[in-house]
Amino acid sequence: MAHRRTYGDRAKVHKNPAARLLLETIERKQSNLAVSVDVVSAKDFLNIIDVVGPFVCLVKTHVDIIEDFTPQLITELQALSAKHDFVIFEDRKFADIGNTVSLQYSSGVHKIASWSHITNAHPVPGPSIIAGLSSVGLPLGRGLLLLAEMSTKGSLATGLYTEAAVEMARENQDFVIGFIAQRRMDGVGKNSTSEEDFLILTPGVGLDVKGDSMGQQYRTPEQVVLESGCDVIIVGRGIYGKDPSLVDSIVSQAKRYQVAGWQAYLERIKG
Ligand code: BMP
Repeated sequence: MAHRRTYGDRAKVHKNPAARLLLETIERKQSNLAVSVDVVSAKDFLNIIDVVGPFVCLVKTHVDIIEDFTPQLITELQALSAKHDFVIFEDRKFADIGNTVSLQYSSGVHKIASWSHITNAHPVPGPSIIAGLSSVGLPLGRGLLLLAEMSTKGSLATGLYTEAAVEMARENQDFVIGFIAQRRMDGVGKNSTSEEDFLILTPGVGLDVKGDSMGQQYRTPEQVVLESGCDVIIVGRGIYGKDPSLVDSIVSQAKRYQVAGWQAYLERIKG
């Protein structure tokens, strides 16, 4: 079972380069914390990333919310990724036919495939969405996460939908490296094997509040990593709150989540 093994051991055998990079980065930095930088100005975006960079394995972006986006922002993001040693995940949530997603992934203003190590997709269109995205991402060494579950109240991604998402991933393990989900997917669906190693990246993580006014639901790093066996905790507002200029508070929250996530992992691999 992958969740009993160390991140470093899993990195040594994973076949996808983006998954290997993420697992190696987690091990090297002793951090399974990802920060989701959901702000609308380029200045705040880069400031937050520079401040949290030392404490995270991965930065998750929504570049389409940035009002003053220019290609230069990507150059600066890549420089910060090199400076602080973190993986980049554009949370694009593709959800269209193969041909359309291949264009959305490669082209347009954002050219996501050219800079984002990892991206994600809703499984709702069926396996053709993986075919479309992998035609662009696989030659570049990228990895894809499927949204098998969501953190929101009333999510429809449950039961047979989740199982079908996992089976779709099993058929495409060269490119699909794991899931956005709330728990491990080992044993879900009919064709589970002991060799598979899907990374589970989990949003909806917070230490101080249980949710927001728009359906978000939070669980603690201990619940997510230790009890549910997930690999990476994704934290947004819990780290930078409402004021991206409060550097001291961002640093202390990032450290707090990094420690909580890592402790939960150490407990988990103890068995
Ligand atoms: P926050 O920690 O501030 O609630 O942010 C959570 C982030 O994770 C958001 O960027 C959101 O788009 C994303 N997310 C989520 O909250 N739940 C999901 O099921 C999937 C997501 O990508």
